[in-house]
Amino acid sequence: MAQARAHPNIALVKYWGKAPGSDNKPASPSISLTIDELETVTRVSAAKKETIRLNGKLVQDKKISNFLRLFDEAFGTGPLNIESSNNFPTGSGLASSASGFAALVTALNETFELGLDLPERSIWARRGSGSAARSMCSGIATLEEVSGDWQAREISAPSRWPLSVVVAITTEDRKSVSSSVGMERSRSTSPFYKAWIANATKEFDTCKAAIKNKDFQQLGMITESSCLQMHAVMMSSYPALIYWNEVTVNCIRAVREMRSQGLDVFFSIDAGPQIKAICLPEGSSKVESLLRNVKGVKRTINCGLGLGAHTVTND
Ligand code: 2P0
Repeated sequence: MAQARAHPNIALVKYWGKAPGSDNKPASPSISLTIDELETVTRVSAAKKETIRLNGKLVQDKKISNFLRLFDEAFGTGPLNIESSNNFPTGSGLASSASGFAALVTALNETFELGLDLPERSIWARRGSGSAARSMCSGIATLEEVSGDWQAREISAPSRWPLSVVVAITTEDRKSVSSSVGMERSRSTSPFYKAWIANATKEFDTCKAAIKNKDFQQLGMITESSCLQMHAVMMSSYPALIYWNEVTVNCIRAVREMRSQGLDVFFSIDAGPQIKAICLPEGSSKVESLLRNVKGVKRTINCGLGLGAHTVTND
């Protein structure tokens, strides 16, 4: 039996679209921040029959079961008992599948003493959920093609360039269209999809340069652009994928207003209605108090950069 902890990550250059074929490879590279405060803790143990508990409830989860079947085929791990808990809303655009699969792979590696290294663990996490590969890494990570496979790499440790992410929760409801279904819908129906994938690859290089130079303004420009392009692709899919609500729009306006008042801050939004405001640590309390006062915001969480998935001692 083993237990592991992983944090969600927020993409700066987004992943929204898969390469043709199986194995869950992305169609374009991405970059993200692993955040602290939000976390998934997952325990794995051998069992007579597979059981999956999410936040204390017994569930049937096809995505997890399919992944466990693949893992069993590769390593002969047999039926397992999985218990996973999140300290934040599940399935509502806060990357719970990223932290979930990162924690699961880390706990599996430990339980069966497989000795998988970080690139291998990230490839396995990606097979579960594309974004999960990046939650294997601390600080800032890429998901890119390396030696013929898609794996995550840490490109900036939390201490090298500390950044803050203020999460504004606008609703705790689950999203109605999963990311996998949404990506396929965008690929097959959005007239902007091809341009989006081509441009993501260019923005990936520009974003990496901004991180190398610790250029906050450039990072902000690329991040908001990647986020809005992705949502334009989502909205131009058929049926349209509109993950925002009215509070999301209020928060976008608030962040732009903060910027016009001289605060260094930019926003990002994933496949859900929550806002993530990325800022420098010295400005994060101010950003948090301003976002908390935006009409409709339920609560805020002030995060720093977090550690990659790691094992934890059993209680
Ligand atoms: C990202 N998202 O780069 C983008 C931005 C959501 C919006 O990766 O199908 O749950 O399991 O590979 O990783 C969410 O998609 O999708 C995601 P699958 P995943 O963070």
